[in-house]
Amino acid sequence: MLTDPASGERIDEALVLRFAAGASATGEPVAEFHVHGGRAVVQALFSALDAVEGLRPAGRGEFTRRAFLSGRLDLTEAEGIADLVAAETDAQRRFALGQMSGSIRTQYESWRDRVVRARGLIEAELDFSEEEGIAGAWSAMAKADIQVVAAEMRAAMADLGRADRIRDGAEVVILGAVNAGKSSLINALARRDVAIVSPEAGTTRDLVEAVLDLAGYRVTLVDTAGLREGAGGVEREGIRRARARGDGADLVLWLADRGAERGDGVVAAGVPVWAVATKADLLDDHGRRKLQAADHVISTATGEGIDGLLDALARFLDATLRSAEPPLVARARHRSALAEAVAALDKAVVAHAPELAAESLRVAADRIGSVTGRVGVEDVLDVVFREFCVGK
Ligand SMILES: Nc1nc2c(ncn2[C@@H]2O[C@H](COP(=O)(O)OP(=O)(O)OP(=O)(O)O)[C@@H](O)[C@H]2O)c(=O)[nH]1
Ligand SMILES: [Mg+2]
Repeated sequence: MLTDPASGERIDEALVLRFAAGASATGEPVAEFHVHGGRAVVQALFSALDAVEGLRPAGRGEFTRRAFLSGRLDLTEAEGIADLVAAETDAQRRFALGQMSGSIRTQYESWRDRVVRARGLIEAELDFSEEEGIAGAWSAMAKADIQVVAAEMRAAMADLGRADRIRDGAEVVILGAVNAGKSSLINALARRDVAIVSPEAGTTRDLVEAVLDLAGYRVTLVDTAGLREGAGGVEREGIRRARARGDGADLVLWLADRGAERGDGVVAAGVPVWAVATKADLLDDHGRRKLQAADHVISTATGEGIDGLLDALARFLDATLRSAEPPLVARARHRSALAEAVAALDKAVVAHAPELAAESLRVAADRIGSVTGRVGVEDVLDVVFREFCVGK
């Protein structure tokens, strides 16, 4: 039974868990109150606790921050916790869990160790050449290893979009001529009325978005203004936005009313485009035979081809985003630290004097260390813990 120490009034029957120092997530002694969740109960408990001297409510992410400060986890693991709390899809959950259990930390620590070791070699050589009076050409071994580390980091950076797409979602943009059936398709895929459908050409003028969970991946579908020549004013702006969005898409669905076109040249090179023939219910056999080149033939009126399209989208996402390796660049913070570290490593490789090489390696090791929070943490702490909610 919990009672208010000041008034002696009963608050609730509760479960109270005590963690001794070292046994809690933060490493500190902790008491947890598990109460019946009613607002009045929580309110009464809070006011009783408020009256206890030295107690105050925790700030955002304060528990995780304390766990970090006591060395229980590194910054990338803390970021993994923030991601796990925010995870909505299976892919986000898997990614966050990997990060939380140290997939990123292990790699960055290994890179840092190798850079520190190379620097050690160079410094040893420096001491040695001073004693011996030989001008040191610095260790070929250290140089080779630095180049390997730099190459591994570059490869990790090339993968940088994957983490963003797992977290923020991949983008699939629906493009096509007016009345092709774009808004009908987004409604069919999202299974709700997201966009207005009408026989009027040029119905959609702005971008309309729907977020889906497809095979565990978060996907943003974007319906757009139909492309046509001679559109004026608002519609022209809508078309400009449609094309711009298509340029940045992970995939474009190019819809054509009973046609198999691919909208050649409409979106930036490199963006995959699927040709989707719409309104199949209006086709006879002869008409269907002309659509051999289409990737998908659909009808939102009968539902034909919609499940097939969803399956294909799920396979596409899986092929693009799933890999045995977890992404190593999970955030902009990691990206910029890696870029600086690679630049410093490159500088070390071409340095003529061993002293200069050693200094560049020190910079590189610091930048790598900043990702896990080994080095220069003060300035990044607020950035990392700002995204937490209270109670974590
Ligand atoms: N028979 C049939 N009609 C369809 C199908 N899909 C869409 N339509 C009709 O085609 C017309 C245009 O559909 P929308 O989905 O508004 O087309 P849109 O591409 O979004 O058009 P804009 O926004 O004007 O560019 C509407 O009258 C729809 O009812 C279909 O699969 N079969
Ligand atoms: Mg439309």
